[in-house]
Parts: sequence; C-alpha cells; structure tokens
Amino acid sequence: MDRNHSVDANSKDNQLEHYRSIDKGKKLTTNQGLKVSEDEHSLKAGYRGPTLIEDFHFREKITHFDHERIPERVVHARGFAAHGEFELYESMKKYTKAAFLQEAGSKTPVFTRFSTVAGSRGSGETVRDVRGFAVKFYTEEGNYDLVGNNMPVFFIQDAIKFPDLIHAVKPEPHNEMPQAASAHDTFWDFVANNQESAHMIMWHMSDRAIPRSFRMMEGFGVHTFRFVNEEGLAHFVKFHWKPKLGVHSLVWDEAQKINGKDPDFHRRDLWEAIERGDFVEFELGVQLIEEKDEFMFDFDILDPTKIWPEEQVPVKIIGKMTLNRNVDNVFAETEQVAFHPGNVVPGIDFTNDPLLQGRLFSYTDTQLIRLGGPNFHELPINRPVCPFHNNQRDGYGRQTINVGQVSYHKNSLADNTPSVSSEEEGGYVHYQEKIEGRKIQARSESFADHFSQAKLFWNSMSLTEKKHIVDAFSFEIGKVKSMSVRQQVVDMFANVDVGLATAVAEAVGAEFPTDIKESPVTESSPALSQLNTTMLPDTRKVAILIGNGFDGKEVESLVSSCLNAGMSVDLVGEKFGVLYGEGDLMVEIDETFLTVHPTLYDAIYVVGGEADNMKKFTMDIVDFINEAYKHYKTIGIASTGKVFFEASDAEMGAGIIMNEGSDVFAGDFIDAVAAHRHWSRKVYGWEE
Ligand code: HDE
Repeated sequence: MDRNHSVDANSKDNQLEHYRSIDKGKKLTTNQGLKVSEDEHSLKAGYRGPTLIEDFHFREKITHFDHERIPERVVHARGFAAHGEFELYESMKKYTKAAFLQEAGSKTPVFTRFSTVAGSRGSGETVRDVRGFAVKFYTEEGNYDLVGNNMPVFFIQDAIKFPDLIHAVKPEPHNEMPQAASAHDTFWDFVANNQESAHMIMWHMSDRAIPRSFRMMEGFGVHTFRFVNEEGLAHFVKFHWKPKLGVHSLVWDEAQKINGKDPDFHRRDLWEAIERGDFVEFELGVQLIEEKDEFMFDFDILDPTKIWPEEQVPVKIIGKMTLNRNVDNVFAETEQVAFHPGNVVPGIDFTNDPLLQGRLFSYTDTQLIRLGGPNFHELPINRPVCPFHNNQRDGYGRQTINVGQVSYHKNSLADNTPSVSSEEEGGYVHYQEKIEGRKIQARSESFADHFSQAKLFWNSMSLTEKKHIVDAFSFEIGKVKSMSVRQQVVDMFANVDVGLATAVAEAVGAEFPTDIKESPVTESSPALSQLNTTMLPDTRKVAILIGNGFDGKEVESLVSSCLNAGMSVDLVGEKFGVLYGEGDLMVEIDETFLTVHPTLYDAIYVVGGEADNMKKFTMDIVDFINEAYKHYKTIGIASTGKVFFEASDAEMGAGIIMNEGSDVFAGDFIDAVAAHRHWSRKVYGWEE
C-alpha cells in the first residue's frame, strides 16, 4: 500500500494549531481587520439621537450575534468531548488491513464525544438515558468513526423506525414535557407496541442508564461490522470499549438530585479529570466470528437487539484509548464535530444489519442541515490528517481554494487526476458479499425472538441490580397517565419475568399479568453484571466535613493516604477561610455546605469539630451523612465525628468505617471507597 503519509499521536493537534486564534493581548478589530476605536456606544445622531445605520462595527457585531446558533443535534444534543490517542497492543493484520490496526505500539489521534440521547443541549446530564460514545480516529487512510453507545443493543431492528422511536421518547409535542426523560406515556406506548424494544428496555431500566461518570461506562459499536484482511478474508466483528476504572453507576435518587445540584456533573467530571492529569483510559476489544459460522448461534448475528454473550464469543482486547486533552473551544470542536458510521477505512466494512444500513444514510443528511451545507468536512475538527483531493466543488462556506482548470473525471487536461487508487494502493474496495433475493419490505424470521436475551439480561443481574430495575420500571410506568399503557407494559414484561412484571404491576396499580408466556431461558452472562466489574479507588472524590478543633494528625494522615491512592479530597466547612486544629494546625476550606452536596462525592469523612453556628453545622453534617448513607456510600468517622454520626439516621454496617486510631483505618476506608457502594446496607428496608 502507498504509505507516504505518516500519522502519529500529535498529528491532529498539530493540524488544529493552524486554526487556533489567541485573542488575549491583541487589539480589537472588525472581521475585516480594521482597528476599532469604540465598543461601548453605537454611532448616534446626537447624544440622545437614533443609532445610525452607517455604524458598520455595530451592524457586524449584532449580525454575527444574531446568527450564533446552529440547530442542535436531533438526538445526542447534549454532549461533551475530549482529544486523545489510540495505541494498538497487538497487530490485527490477521483480521483486517486497516492501517491503524497493523503495528503494535502505533498511535492514532482520536476525538471522543459522549452524550445523552433524548435531552436538548442544555438538559441535565444524569438523566436515565442511553449514553452516546462516538470516537473519531484520524488515521493515515482517512477518518474512521466508531459511533457507538454505552449499551450493546438498540430499541429497534430497522432504521425506518428511528423517527417513531425518537418522536415517542422526546418531550410530548402538545406541551413539550418531559425534558430528557423516558418516563411518560408516548415512550411506553411505543415500547408496548413495538416489542423488539424489550431487551434494550432491560438495559435502559438498569443502572447502565445512570452512569457515575463517562469514565466509568462501557462503549459498544452495537452493530456487527466486518473486518477484511489483505487476502480478502472477512470476519464479523463487534467492538467494545472497556473502561479501566470499571463500570459504575449512580443510584436513581442521587442521579435526580445531581441534576439540580450540578447539571454539568458528567462533563465537569471528565474535564476536571483531564485537567488534573488523570487521563481517561478505555481498552478496545473485539469479538470475532468467522464468516462460515454466521448461522451457528441461536440468535441472528445481524440483529442489533442481540448481544454476542462474552462467555460464548470472548472479547479480545487489542488496544487502548487515552483521552488526555480538553478542547480549546466547545463550539468549534465538540459542537461542530460530525460523526458518521459510514466513515470507514480499508479493512473495515459493513454488514446487512438493517439498523446500520439506515444509519449510513442519516448522518451526512443531518450534518447538512446542522452544519449548513456540504463543506462541513473542512471544519478543523472534521478534517482528516491525511491529504484529500476530489472533484467536489463550491457550496456554502467553501474554504479550500482548488487550483486549476479541471474538476471532473475522466479528463485529459490534468492527466486524468485526481486519479483513483487500486486496492493495492489503498483504494477502498467494498467487500464483495454475495446477495440474492427479491426486493421485499419485511423482517427476517430470525429477528423474531424479542424476549430470550431480555431474560438472559435479567438472569445475569444480582439481586440489588434486579431491585433497581424493578424500581426504575415502577418510577417510569408510574409517570405514565394512561392505565391502558401501564397494563400493556406489565403484560409485555411478563414475557421476560413474571416476578418483575408482578412487582411493577403492584407498584403502579395495574392488574397482575394473566396471559403468561415467560421466556424459558435459564442461562446468565456474568459479564453483564456490574457487580463483577473492576473496583479501584482511583479518582474517587471524598468530602471531609470539618470544623475548628479537629485532630490534625488524624486528618493529615487520611488526606495523604487518599491522595496516595489516587483519590481527591475536598475540605468542606461552614464558610470559606482557614480552620485551626489541635496544635495550631491550619487548613484551608475548599468548599462549603452551601456550595456542594453529598451527591457530588463518592464518600464522606466526618471529622466534625466546632463552628460559629453549632446547630446549623450539626444539621449540615447530619444531612451529608443521611444522604451518603442512603446512597450506599462509604462513610468514614473520625474520633471527633462520632457525635454527628449518632445524631444521624445511619446505622453501623457495611461501608461505615470508624477511625479508632488504628493503623489500618486509612486502608479500610480506601478499600471501602473502591468498592463503590455498599448494597448490603439496610436502606428503605431492602436487603440482599
Ligand atoms: Fe445515531 N444519530 N442514529 N445511533 N447516534 C445521530 O447524527 C440515527 C443509533 C449515535 O456525538 C445523529 O450527527 C439513526 C445507534 C451517537 O455527535 C443522526 C439511527 C447508535 C450519536 C442519527 C440511529 C447511535 C448519534 C444526530 C437508527 C449506537 C452522536 C446528530 C438506525 C450504535 C454522535 C448526528 C455525536 C447521532 C441517526 C441509531 C449512536 C440523526 C437514523 C444504533 C453516539 O444522524
């Protein structure tokens, strides 16, 4: 192959450097470069007179402002992104000829955008929703986009149904409510009447829909793609991103409160982690199935409502993505980035998954309206890092100055250039899949089983996760006004599990299901339970609740142990300023009870002490303890903190760590934080 263009991890950053503009320290000018002498007052006919139209600076400034907005994405409007690199662990040469997957150790620049789906651009981030997980690889052969989600299946099997699904989940058209929520009539009416959604709904009602962080969720390509190697041999492939920090979620009560306390919770978490140097790592995994084994499974491998259970088809880890640089400008980069599952490179091809096929049309189409014309590939964030040449010309906002007389193929005036490339030269050649059949508008019979994998998912959940699913259904269906829709949903999920359907029926005042055809599946897939994920203390946030007179040695030792374990610590007090501990030790407060909330932390450490308003101080600390307790978080109690703990509703039990002055305290506390949550704790009367 013609490899005259080399790419390294810095290629994209170097390219973007040409477009960056630093305004600080510069003179203000118009867009024509004219220096401006006045930016406070428009040009008027006299001090009290009308503004004059000849004030070109005023006109330009206002006109530009009037046109600042572009349409938000029709789905995935609320998102946040970062730059990084992808490093290949081992050559995938055997399976694919994609250049960026050939040499172990090679690095490719990436840009990754995470998003919610249903909410508009300003909506809260910890809503119950699917998360988008879109990665643009800037490879030497052009951009490759892996536009995935944090759940491995989808609601529908054919792209023609996407507008129906989205119309149903978006705020209802007559009153534009609710925002960024699926808990309403039209969504559940859609579900009950489109039962292919059953498996995805199980994921959507599970903890996967309320991630603790973008850094702590998996990503999936969802569709089945094809890897094609140099010899033309193809494998079916599914893509997985595995977070190094494990897969962790919020609890629903906490997620709802965070939307009020910090609607930017997820983007802030990502932004701050990268700013601190806690770079965000995901490993890339692939599941591979040989072409000859296409029909070996009891599900259709082209059906996007099905997973390939990891126990059946193992995930092979092939590389790592590290997000290590925040954007300079959210509009220019995050908002204008244009992903497209059809952006592929030689060695990666499509399959006949009917959902994927429809997506191949939709993404360019949506960019045309969103980014205002056909030249969005010229925007700095979208430009490939390799050269590009063709006969496409003109259009709104065209930036490239194509030099020369010729803009057509074939030609003689430019020696028939730009010329096409042979396969050997790196030209993209579509995989020659043999197709036969009649044109038909129907679904394959092999796509008809909607409940077996929904049941597999349910079977794979721990008791705690099952309880969360029942609660999520009960909340969502409880928000549905139509009793008929409530009943239809209960009846539908009796096909998954009668216990689940009955519990939901009880919670929402529906009849118990009668016509029961529960799926007979008894298998489970342990990889699906979040209880089997990686548990690490790294980057976890602890609030230390503190007043004057604290035990300096105790606090100092815990803080340094937490920092050594890669955690971060905020000292939270009554007001900003300095506090004094025993022996005149001084500490500075990072946050106050007013500026933060227990839902914004992974754990608390109760030091207590004295304050100006002791009653309020005690109430604030007790509130923190009660909230952290009911969200199953680790609570550390210093010797001076016991009285506050006793004043709270919390009870001794899992994840409550008393500092009795022993050497093992800090270690126990850190292990408890790493465990994420303590589900065996008695809360709301639920126990495992
Ligand atoms: Fe998308 N999707 N989608 N989608 N999707 C868009 O493209 C669409 C689907 C996904 O951060 C839109 O640029 C159709 C599955 C992500 O910019 C639009 C169908 C998966 C993002 C669109 C699907 C996704 C989008 C809106 C049914 C997971 C955000 C704005 C066949 C594999 C990318 C845009 C970003 C965005 C269409 C289903 C992931 C309208 C028709 C399945 C992560 O083109």
